[in-house]
Amino acid sequence: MLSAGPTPKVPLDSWEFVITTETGAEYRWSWSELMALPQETPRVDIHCVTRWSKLGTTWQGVSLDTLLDGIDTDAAYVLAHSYGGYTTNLPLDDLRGGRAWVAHTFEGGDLPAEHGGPARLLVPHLYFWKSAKWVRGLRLLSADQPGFWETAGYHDYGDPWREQRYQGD
Ligand SMILES: Nc1nc2c(c(=O)[nH]1)N[C@H]1C(S)=C(S)[C@@H](COP(=O)(O)O)O[C@H]1N2
Ligand SMILES: [Mo]
Repeated sequence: MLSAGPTPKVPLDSWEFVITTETGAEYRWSWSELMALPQETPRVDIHCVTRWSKLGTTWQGVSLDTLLDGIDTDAAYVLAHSYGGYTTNLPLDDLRGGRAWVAHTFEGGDLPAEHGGPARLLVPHLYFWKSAKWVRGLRLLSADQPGFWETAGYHDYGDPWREQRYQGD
């Protein structure tokens, strides 16, 4: 499974990333605001649920630790949502601790649109369907809410080391 729909075209001058807390507070970044934040260059292995892995991929982006810094929340869950309508859920803690990024560069070049450009979520310690392409924002939630594939029977958490592909794995 690569893309559940057509590739959305998102011009950089109207692109934005929004974190909405469980109380409805909104934190927004334009493209230039995102690029002005501290950038990191993670080198990570990625694992697709259909059994391929790519080892040693290099990305550039902004850590979710940076984006969540200073956001007042008691939420335990996140529903990531994308331009085009895709959604996927994660525990908020999995976006912390230097393990998740909003990535805009892959192997030294702009992230191609078919791979989620201008920017995608990168959460390499979970199966790659959790790494929402064309990411547009995060909704911080008190209660877990399944996303697109999770509603279709994929595992709620998706740990590749425990091969959590489908519900019940
Ligand atoms: N917005 C969006 N993000 C998505 C998907 C999708 O269909 N839409 N598919 C997921 C799945 S199942 C996989 S395996 C990866 C594929 O990423 P790639 O196209 O860069 O290989 O994106 C994930 N993120
Ligand atoms: Mo996938």
